[in-house]
Amino acid sequence: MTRMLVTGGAGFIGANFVHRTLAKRPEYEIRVLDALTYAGNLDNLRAVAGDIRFVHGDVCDQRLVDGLVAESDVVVHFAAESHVDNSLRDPAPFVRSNVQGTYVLLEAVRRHDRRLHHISTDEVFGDLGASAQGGFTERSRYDPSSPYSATKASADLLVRAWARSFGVAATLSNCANNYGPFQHAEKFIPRQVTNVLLGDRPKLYGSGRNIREWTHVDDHNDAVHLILDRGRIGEAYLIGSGCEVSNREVVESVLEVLGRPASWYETVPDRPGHDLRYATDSSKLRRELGWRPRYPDLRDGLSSTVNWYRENEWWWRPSKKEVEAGYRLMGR
Ligand code: NAD
Ligand code: TDX
Repeated sequence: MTRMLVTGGAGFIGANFVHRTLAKRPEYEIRVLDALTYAGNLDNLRAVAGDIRFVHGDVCDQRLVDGLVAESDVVVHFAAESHVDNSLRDPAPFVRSNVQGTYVLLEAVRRHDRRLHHISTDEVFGDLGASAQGGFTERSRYDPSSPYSATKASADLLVRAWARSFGVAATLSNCANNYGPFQHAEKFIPRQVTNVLLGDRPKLYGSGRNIREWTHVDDHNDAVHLILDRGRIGEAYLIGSGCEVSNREVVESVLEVLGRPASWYETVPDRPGHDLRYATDSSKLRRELGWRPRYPDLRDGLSSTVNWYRENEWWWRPSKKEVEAGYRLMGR
């Protein structure tokens, strides 16, 4: 029996991780700690509510975190403020949850000598030029552009330092852009899918030439399981499908899946500081741990994701109005 604490388990990737872990490892005893911010949603865990223990609380709450870590064998840390556009509007919760929250967790893990896996992003490396050869590697220089990525970079550095100086049994992973069910309507693919489902055009920032490496959430979470099982302590692993697509092409694919003309979108003012391109070199993960994406191409997972939003309007509809009101304030 392994007792696992999942922080941020009511959010997009964390909830998918809980579902996947229970399906693949029914012997695990899972506790979820989540503050249920605007991005956390208990409906994401509804199907497994009887199989987990849910704790409504903040990862910055030292006493609460200490107790939960003490009664766990392994901690997987997803909890974070995760949206770049929000961090441009108000960075404060990002510094608190992402930096302070990771610090509180690290101290608890250190006190109780527990195994930690920290979830991070390829955005900590800043952006790659459109023509740069290869992608980021585990040795690439940290060069974050947004308040979001700066706080994720800070958290990563804390994890690395706690592993090296205090011998904390931690690993970390930096994954490329995820997509799949339960992703909040504020994010790129869900925003465009739900727009089209409501009869509105997708909104493309700036030129639409920015490139992201789209990785299915199940592929991300399978990599996390491999790292938990066989990753080397103190090491970082990059995770990415290898499928680089421009934002314009993503929008065109969404329109195709939903039966609209490829040009049925509008452009809106660009995001300040908008990173041009992210791409990972995930050969370390593939070579050392044998990871292979089940969805090497965005098109492999896009239509089932679009269908999920089509079939689960009850899930995204309540947040959609507020999301779009926020974008209107930003002029996007
Ligand atoms: P999300 O915003 O959907 O979910 C985040 C969850 O964390 C929510 O349930 C929220 O309630 C919870 N949370 C936030 N602050 C908290 C706090 N102080 N205490 C407890 N819970 C708190 O985010 P996501 O897309 O699922 O991302 C999860 C993790 O993966 C983040 O660390 C993010 O940086 C990382 N990541 C995301 C992507 C992506 O494409 N979405 C890619 C790579 C890495
Ligand atoms: O309406 C939009 N139009 C648009 O063109 C939105 C919401 C986004 N975009 C662009 C901006 C990005 O180039 O699409 C791309 C993807 O945007 P987001 O979904 O906001 O993702 P990104 O900024 O790339 O960050 C994501 O991937 C890395 C996650 O939100 C992070 O949590 C993760 O770390």
